[in-house]
Amino acid sequence: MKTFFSEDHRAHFPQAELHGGQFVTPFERPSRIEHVLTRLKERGFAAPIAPDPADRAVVDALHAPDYLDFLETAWAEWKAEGFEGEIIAASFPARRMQTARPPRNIDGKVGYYALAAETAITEGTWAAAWSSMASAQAAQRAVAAGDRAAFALCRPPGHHAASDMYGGYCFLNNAAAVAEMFRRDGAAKVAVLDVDFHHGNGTQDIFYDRGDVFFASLHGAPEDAFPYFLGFADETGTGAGDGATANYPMAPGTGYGPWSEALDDALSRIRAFGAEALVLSLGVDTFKDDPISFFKLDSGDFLDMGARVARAGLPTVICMEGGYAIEAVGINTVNVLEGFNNA
Ligand code: OKP
Ligand code: ZN
Repeated sequence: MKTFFSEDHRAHFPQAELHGGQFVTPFERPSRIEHVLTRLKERGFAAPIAPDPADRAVVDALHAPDYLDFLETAWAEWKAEGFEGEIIAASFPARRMQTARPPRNIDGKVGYYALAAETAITEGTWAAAWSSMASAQAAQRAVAAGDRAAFALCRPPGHHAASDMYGGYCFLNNAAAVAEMFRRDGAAKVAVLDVDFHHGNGTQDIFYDRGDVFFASLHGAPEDAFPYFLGFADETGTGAGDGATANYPMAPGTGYGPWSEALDDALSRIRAFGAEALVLSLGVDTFKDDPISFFKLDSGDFLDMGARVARAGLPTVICMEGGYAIEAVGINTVNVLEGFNNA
């Protein structure tokens, strides 16, 4: 399995994340990726391939033009306003306020486009998000050209990014772009399976009314876990997408037994849907020692996870999402790839 990866992810490394009322070093940090690269090498995977630039047309198909403009220009506008720090959202359109009128003021715009305040934007954020998107697209092209599977070592992650919202460490929705590319290449139906601990609200939102892309997510129940406001079991799609969304919210302490039953159910739904290609949003923050999550998977469980996903028998692009137990991120991520390869 080829890995696609861009060093440009380093351009995004905010100093601060708002966490528990304090500014801490972001959980989503560049060193996460070092551990994956080291483990890939140790386990005999081929050297990562630097991606060609991303196709803007695919991104334009998923994200709103005003949102993309915002991401590209936010840093310059923030500086022009005289702000000294990193960009952090502080004012949000809440209940019964105007949610369809982006402010002119940059502080207002930031709150308008943010879904949460933990994620800072810095000078290099756009470049890094664009490079992450490039890795995802390059992995799709490898699979479209005949590879059974490919791994996009994306950073920053993407599954919380909706058409016009950033947050949860995500800016551009890499997995959604891969699904869209499979459709453009002629697959009538595609599935995105999101096994990150957190609900993939962005991906769900992008495809919620579409009948051509099935979205399934296994995650911490919204009552207990970020992003809190989406990912309930009764969200099943709308319009042409009615029945093409499947959510598996699970309680604190969930281990691999019940988790893997949900996985099998999601995979059987994907089979029944008739998907011709699969995008795996792979977060390894389901690990028992993850610092911001509450599932109880062991490292060995990730091998079995990869094998079960492989047995779906579909051309598969694996996109890196979360995972914050820094030392274990490499082992757990590469275990999924090895489980997949050896199935
Ligand atoms: C991104 B991905 C700690 C809680 C932070 C945001 C979590 C984003 C997770 N301050 N909440 O899905 O792994
Ligand atoms: Zn996550």
